[in-house]
Amino acid sequence: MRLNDLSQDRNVKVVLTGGCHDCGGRCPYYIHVVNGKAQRIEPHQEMKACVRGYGYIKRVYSPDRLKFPMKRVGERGEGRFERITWDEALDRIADVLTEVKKRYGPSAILCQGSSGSPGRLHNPAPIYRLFNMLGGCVYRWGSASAEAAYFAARVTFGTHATGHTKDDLVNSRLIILWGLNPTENIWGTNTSIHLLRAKEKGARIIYVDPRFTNTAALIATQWIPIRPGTDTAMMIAMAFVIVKSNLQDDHFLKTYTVGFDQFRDYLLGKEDGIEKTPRWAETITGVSSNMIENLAIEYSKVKPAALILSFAPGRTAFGEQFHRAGAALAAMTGNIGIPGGSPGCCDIPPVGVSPGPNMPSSPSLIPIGKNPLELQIEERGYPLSFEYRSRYKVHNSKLWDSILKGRKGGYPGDFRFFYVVCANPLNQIPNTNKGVRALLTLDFIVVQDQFINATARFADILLPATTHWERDDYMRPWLGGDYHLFGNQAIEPVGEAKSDFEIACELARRLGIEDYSEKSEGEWLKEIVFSSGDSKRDIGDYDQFRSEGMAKAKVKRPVIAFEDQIRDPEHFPFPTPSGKIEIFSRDLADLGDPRLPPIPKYIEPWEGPRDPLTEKFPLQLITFHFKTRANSNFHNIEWLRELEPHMIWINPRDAEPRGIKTGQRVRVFNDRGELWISAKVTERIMPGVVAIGQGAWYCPDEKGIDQGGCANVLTRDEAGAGGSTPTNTALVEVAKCE
Ligand SMILES: Nc1nc2c(c(=O)[nH]1)N[C@H]1C(S)=C(S)[C@@H](COP(=O)(O)OP(=O)(O)OC[C@H]3O[C@@H](n4cnc5c(=O)[nH]c(N)nc54)[C@H](O)[C@@H]3O)O[C@H]1N2
Ligand SMILES: Nc1nc2c(c(=O)[nH]1)N[C@H]1C(S)=C(S)[C@@H](COP(=O)(O)OP(=O)(O)OC[C@H]3O[C@@H](n4cnc5c(=O)[nH]c(N)nc54)[C@H](O)[C@@H]3O)O[C@H]1N2
Ligand code: SF4
Ligand SMILES: [Mo]
Repeated sequence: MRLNDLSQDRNVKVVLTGGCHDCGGRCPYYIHVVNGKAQRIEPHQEMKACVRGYGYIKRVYSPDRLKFPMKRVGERGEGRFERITWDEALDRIADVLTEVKKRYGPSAILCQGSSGSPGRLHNPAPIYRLFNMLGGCVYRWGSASAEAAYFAARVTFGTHATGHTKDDLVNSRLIILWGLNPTENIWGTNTSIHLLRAKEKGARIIYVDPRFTNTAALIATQWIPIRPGTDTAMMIAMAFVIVKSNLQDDHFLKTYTVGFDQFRDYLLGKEDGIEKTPRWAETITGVSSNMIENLAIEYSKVKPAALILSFAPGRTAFGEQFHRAGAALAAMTGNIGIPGGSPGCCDIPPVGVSPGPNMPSSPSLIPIGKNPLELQIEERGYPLSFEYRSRYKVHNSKLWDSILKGRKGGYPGDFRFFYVVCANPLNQIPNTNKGVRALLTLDFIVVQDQFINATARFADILLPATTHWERDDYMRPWLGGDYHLFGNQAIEPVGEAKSDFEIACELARRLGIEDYSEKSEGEWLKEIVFSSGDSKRDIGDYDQFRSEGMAKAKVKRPVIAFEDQIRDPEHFPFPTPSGKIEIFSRDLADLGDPRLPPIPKYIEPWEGPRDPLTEKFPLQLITFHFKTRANSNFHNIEWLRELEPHMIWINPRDAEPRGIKTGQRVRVFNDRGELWISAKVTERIMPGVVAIGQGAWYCPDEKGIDQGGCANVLTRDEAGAGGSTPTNTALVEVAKCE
């Protein structure tokens, strides 16, 4: 039933769909279409769309939509293009690809697909399938979002699915949101509503973040500002307090975990002579020792308590330790596997989760097959991911370095050809200026997108892709959730845009891959819809699902990670080598990498608050996800820009000595680059820290200074040992523009 049924007018077609990107939600809404044109969006009665959702109409009909295939006419990167036909574009790509493969082999081809579209059919997978059938290519590895969390979850629990569905929040008496800001940065549709319900029921909500966000203001009972990248030190000190006060749950630790003794020795300083006291942590984190002590005691006494970690503090140097330490705390307090608790590691519930290894019930994508280049990989053991072991993948942070250095730098190929689909790497991967240098060295670049994004400006050929409203697709909620969404096509493709599947099919035909697809687009979609256990349970009739657009999961109560393991450990061991929660990991001990110790440890970060580089660049930069953008999507929508201007947050204590006032243009710089942006002088950010929302479009002037405010001009292209992309660790200086 719809809230506001205005569809009595027979000229209005009402379609249930969604404008989902990697935006944190998968929100259904109704579109009213008149004479083939979408006119307005009507909210769904239950699932609340965000501001970007309502701006989607402006995105679909944006004057800067890439509507036709184009070829470069100016110099590389100048951004001058000319319209060409689909035939011309696809023939050209096929010719160049064939030539590159013949002369240099498949390892000269680099393909960057990313999370631009969360649709299960239309996403980078059809292009991956194409390249794999063609003889392979080099891909990237390492989730830009959450590799640290995934790594810690695999090591500690043997799976990524270590969260609860959000309807369980009402069962918590204490909720600690560690860097989780769902009122702006959507973290599953309706998470904020569940938090409000929990608060109404009396839960205390603690919020740990260097910024006083809208979540801190609207939902939290207490805000704890902390220096970025030092969270692990605070958690370790909390664990110390719990041990010193003998408040740990010994029964839980003994029954379900291994390695607590080694961890306790580290806390007490038996290993390195340093007691991890709240005072020790205070000097590192900037959080007062009293606050640390109080929170530790509260967390160990008030049960059930949900310690919920976002990904952001894991996107720091040694961020893997943050998620490992969170899991250790949850185990010490026995909050795992119970209603209202949380395993404190990686907030993904074991239902309807996003794709990835060790995630139950993931619906599949179109099968991509195996990369022929990968066939000779040597097997190395758990817990390192397949990607970690791969010799034919380049880490997300190392993309530019790999293009610049090639085989001589230890990378898997000397790249000539770059195919970019559903991705905006120049903008979204660290060290944009290095990215520019890398893109200038390549022979040929194809970008398949809906807009001429920052990366696309460097392309030789641009291929226009349809948006969600212009094709059918199937979506599952972000990070688990209790429904299925059919994204119904509402309008005809804008201009000559084609779906990602269609583009791959047409390219395959030109490359002579006759057996690219044995099924039609519609047949694939139906197969994908029914590819998971969840959908077999929840979706009866396909046509009914399609016409209703949504199917609720037949799950009667909140889903709680590891409920079985805790209730019945004998029959349900944890999927780890020891069968228990691994506070100590033998595999990590065997690995012998000091950056990945076998127990969670605080490791002093590079470019942290105590790095000698602070003499030159004294401010810590964090680059948060922005309310009105989904990564770099939506940045060009005027409605949304007006709603929340793109500015650098700086504390008055840092702004005043620099003579900076709100609204003034400032230079933000380090050895990697410089951008200009307006200042927002505010006490909502702690001193010593500045923040720029990530995703603004890189827009260099003639001196190479970015006037668009793209945060990655300043971030460092370093890969975490467990695979994280540390975009929240960077030192900068800020000065007034003269
Ligand atoms: N500094 C900094 N950098 C970050 C982050 C950070 O916190 N700080 N966060 C990181 C995170 S978590 C992520 S997930 C990445 C995202 O990194 P990317 O996935 O590379 O970036 P997006 O901005 O999502 O860009 C995706 C592109 O896909 C296009 N697109 C959308 N839908 C479709 C479609 O259906 N078909 C095609 N062909 N194209 C489509 C969009 O127009 C857009 O240009 O960014 C990372 N970068
Ligand atoms: N509106 C909106 N929502 C989104 C997205 C978006 O682009 N826009 N992107 C989606 C995607 S792809 C992802 S991966 C998720 C990302 O989800 P998160 O990783 O949770 O998102 P962020 O906004 O980067 O960070 C959340 C908060 O952590 C704080 N923070 C940064 N560094 C640190 C630190 O070192 N310690 C602590 N304690 N806090 C820190 C930031 O100030 C911020 O308020 O969001 C999803 N939701
Ligand atoms: S969270 Fe995502 S799917 Fe939901 S309305 Fe916002 S942009 Fe659309
Ligand atoms: Mo992400």
